[in-house]
Amino acid sequence: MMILYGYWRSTAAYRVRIGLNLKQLEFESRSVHLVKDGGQQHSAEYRALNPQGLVPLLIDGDTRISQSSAILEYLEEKYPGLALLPGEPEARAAVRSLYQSIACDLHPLNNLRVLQYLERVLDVDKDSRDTWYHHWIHKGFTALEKELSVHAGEGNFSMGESLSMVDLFLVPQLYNARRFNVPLDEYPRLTAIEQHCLSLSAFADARPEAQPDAVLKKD
Ligand SMILES: N[C@@H](CCC(=O)N[C@@H](CS)C(=O)NCC(=O)O)C(=O)O
Repeated sequence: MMILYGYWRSTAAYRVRIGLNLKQLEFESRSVHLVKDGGQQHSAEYRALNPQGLVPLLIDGDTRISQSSAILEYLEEKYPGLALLPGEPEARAAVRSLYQSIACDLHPLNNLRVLQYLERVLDVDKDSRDTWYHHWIHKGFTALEKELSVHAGEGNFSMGESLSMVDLFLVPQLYNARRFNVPLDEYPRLTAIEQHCLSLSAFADARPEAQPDAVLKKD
């Protein structure tokens, strides 16, 4: 069985959980607590597995893959079943362009280690840190809202009628934005796609709150 090193609230691990569920691949989740003990991703034990010190990490037999995009592209090539990419090169390029706008341009600027560096090394206060966070979310989401309004048409998914890798990156990023109280009223297309995706069990089962290592506040 495959092993996925992740963390319940990790946006990048959430993408991979959705992909594994959609392809109906069984996996064992191993939790790497990103905060406890100064962050278990920095432990010698985990660094030996993934020198990048980030989750997710997938182990499939003798194959070890870091980076959620690489993992999902690997699953797509190795395990047919439900397709995460369309068949034609032009449509594939459109999907990759959109999911990479989240994976490469938006998410890295708001990652835990970047926010920690702002606060701990550059002495940025919480309000300024949140301004930084919201700025990059809005920049990314504004472009996506425009682009998906064209691609999605009347369909329920980012690219229209068919689910694609864009949905796997969009839904976790919206979860992440909510955690930081980003208002999402300006993105009706994005939130409608999210709502539809979360009605599917592959997405719902991958939600952070549904993970065994989730720590949920009880009111
Ligand atoms: N580009 C990477 C990003 C991975 C990443 O940033 N993971 C975060 C959690 S979402 C992490 O491990 N953060 C730990 C840290 O910043 O120290 C991917 O797509 O896998």
